[in-house]
Amino acid sequence: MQIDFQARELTVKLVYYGPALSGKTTNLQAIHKLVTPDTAGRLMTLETRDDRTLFFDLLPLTFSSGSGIQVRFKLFTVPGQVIHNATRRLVLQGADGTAFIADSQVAETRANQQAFLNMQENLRENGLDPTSHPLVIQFNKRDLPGIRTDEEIDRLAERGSEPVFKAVAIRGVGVIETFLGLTDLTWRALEEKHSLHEKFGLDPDEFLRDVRVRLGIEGRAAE
Ligand SMILES: Nc1nc2c(ncn2[C@@H]2O[C@H](COP(=O)(O)OP(=O)(O)OP(=O)(O)O)[C@@H](O)[C@H]2O)c(=O)[nH]1
Ligand SMILES: [Mg+2]
Repeated sequence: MQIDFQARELTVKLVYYGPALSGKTTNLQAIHKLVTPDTAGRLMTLETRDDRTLFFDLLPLTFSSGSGIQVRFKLFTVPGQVIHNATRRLVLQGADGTAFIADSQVAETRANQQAFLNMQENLRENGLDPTSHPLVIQFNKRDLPGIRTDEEIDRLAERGSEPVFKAVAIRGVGVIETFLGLTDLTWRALEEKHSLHEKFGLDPDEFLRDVRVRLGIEGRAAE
């Protein structure tokens, strides 16, 4: 996290990690579409042929709190293709939280596992502890045939400590829930580390409620 006391601005870095073609870029595109223009900035996608991310994507989101602090979230994706490991490591540097986007197709199980191990290794390489780093997992592409069953995913979720979300990112399903889950975990970890409530008057519960309202979740729940 970057703290700029003079500008009263906090910048939080969130990284979408996972195997090639799991839907990381699609998650950012869906968030960009779903949030209002006063919250989302321009989505920078650096794509190559065949939808493959070559370097990274970046989506900035800005929330201003009641206490006059600007909180900026920078959402990054890594390129999933195996050959781009140096870039993945670089993008993961200084991450405050990570969403691991897994592909639900049974045929992709091994690719998911490899990418997960690769993420843990790159966290360590960047001096981040994989056992305490805020992490959520999304099983994407729930609309496809040949996917791991709901029961299987629920069992995996019970075994692990990370929150698990199911999604169809191309339709925007589960995308905001994943983002909010990640924001929640990350913010609480940052509060513990930096005492944001005490230093900036940013009450974690109030701030996270603000974020939900800005993303239309509170409104939707009341429908
Ligand atoms: N059927 C289906 N296709 C999806 C879903 N999410 C993404 N896709 C498709 O999967 C392909 C890859 O999606 P991307 O978002 O580019 O994947 P990525 O994880 O960014 O891939 P890399 O940049 O190579 O790491 C695209 O054709 C998407 O339209 C989904 O929920 N269901
Ligand atoms: Mg991509």
